[in-house]
Amino acid sequence: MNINVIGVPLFYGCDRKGVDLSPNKLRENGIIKIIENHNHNVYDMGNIYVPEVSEEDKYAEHSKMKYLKEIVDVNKNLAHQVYTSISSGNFPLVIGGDHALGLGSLKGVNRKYSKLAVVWIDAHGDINTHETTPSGNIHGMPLAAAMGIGHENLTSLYYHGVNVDPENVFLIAARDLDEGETKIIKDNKINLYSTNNIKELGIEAIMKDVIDKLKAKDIDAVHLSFDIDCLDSNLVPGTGTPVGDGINISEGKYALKSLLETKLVCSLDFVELNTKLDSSDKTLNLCLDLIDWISEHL
Ligand code: EXY
Ligand code: MN
Ligand code: MN
Ligand code: MN
Repeated sequence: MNINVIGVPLFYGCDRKGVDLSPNKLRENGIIKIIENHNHNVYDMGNIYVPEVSEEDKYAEHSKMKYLKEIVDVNKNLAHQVYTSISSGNFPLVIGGDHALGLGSLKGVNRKYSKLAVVWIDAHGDINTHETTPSGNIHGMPLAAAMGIGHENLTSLYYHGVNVDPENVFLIAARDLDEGETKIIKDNKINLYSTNNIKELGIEAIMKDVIDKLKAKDIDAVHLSFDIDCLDSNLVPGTGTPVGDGINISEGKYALKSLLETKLVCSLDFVELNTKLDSSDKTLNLCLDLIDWISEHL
């Protein structure tokens, strides 16, 4: 497969330095070769330009959403990179950086595929709006915006066609949801599979349910967004918003493999590695292994 690696060295969505270094850190540790070893042609498209910011920029555009202008600019460019990558028959592998990049990925894919399903593997919902966010961090908002829910500057970014249908959104491994997110999930009938559900029923049964539902839908493609904090906090000390009681590595790998084997997945985000938080490189090495696993099953 032709894979376009797109780096997004962004930390403004989580307001915590270090996650922005990961695209280059993963390159320095051989991810291009790792992907090529699975008979893929890899085109490294470099990093999306991220403008410098100062403290004064934090709330310049909006009183609650941090670095709104810069995040919108980065995601507009990312959306176009993702759109052109898919339009030329390639598979965009978007490497973060924080999960605010999910907005650009989703908008870029959605411009190509109007009937799009989204599988969001994450400890969090990332489905807040500027009115429900407890932090003002935009990495907690991309999924709401992709469904047309929330602030105009995010919902109207790049693509103005049919938004993602909430009933085509699947949240997997969620276990840290804010009150506002729980209401949005319930009101919009979003498919939620918490870690409790996974522990109760087993990852195999959960993924069977997700994939049966995806196959039964009238969709063109699936965007898969993988946040490493879906894994238990003990496994990923190198991430900015770790949460206990997470899924283990084999459950995470099973979820990735079963989704990729459907051949419905057209694009993938890999986000929230922050090596500054883990001097042991344990999280970095786990991410290299996960990217190898993803490449094996693409
Ligand atoms: N829900 C919390 C907030 O909106 O601030 C925490 C969000 C964490 C988001 C990380 C990327 O998954
Ligand atoms: Mn292979
Ligand atoms: Mn996330
Ligand atoms: Mn998360």
